[in-house]
Amino acid sequence: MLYSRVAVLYYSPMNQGNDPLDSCGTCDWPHAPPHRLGGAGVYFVTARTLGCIAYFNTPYRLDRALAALLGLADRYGWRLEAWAFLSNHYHFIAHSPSSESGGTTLALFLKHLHAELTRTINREDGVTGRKIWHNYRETHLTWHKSYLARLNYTHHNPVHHRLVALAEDYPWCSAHRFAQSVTPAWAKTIRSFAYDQIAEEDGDNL
Ligand code: NI
Repeated sequence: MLYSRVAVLYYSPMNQGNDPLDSCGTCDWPHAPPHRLGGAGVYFVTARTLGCIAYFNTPYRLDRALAALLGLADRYGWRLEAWAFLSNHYHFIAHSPSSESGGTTLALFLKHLHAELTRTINREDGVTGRKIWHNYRETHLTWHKSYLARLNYTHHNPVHHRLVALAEDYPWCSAHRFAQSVTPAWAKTIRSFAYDQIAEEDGDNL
């Protein structure tokens, strides 16, 4: 299966050193302190189904899809920070393996994930050889404002798609875990990051 990929850097030298969050080292979220982002190999990924068909349209399918994402991320050494799995696409933020070429394993990781999910869905639907994934898009995050905006975007995605009123109520998103891991003040700070442009560039507008 072929995947088209677009790498986008959101690094802005004009903003370097002028970020009001540079001093926000008190975040109590142990998985991704923003000040550790430099060189950490953090990626934001969006993948969509072919034709935006809602193959993952039941809780059972979403349960297994998320389990596959989490399990294969672990197997390939990718540490997931945030995720939202929906009926026809998903988003996640993850740290690559720490080795110099760690980011290159993303293609293998996603190829494995998509192949596994394709097999499962096609078997259940009684079809063979059907391609269900259109593409994926990866963004290497080298500036923590980009990271924080995408963190808000990912966690708010079930609300953005009007599936729930409160993101924490959507079971296939890490918003609930995140809300339990950070202080209310930090959660409020994250929510203040606009993501309209990200959604538009990501093809996520309704
Ligand atoms: Ni989305």
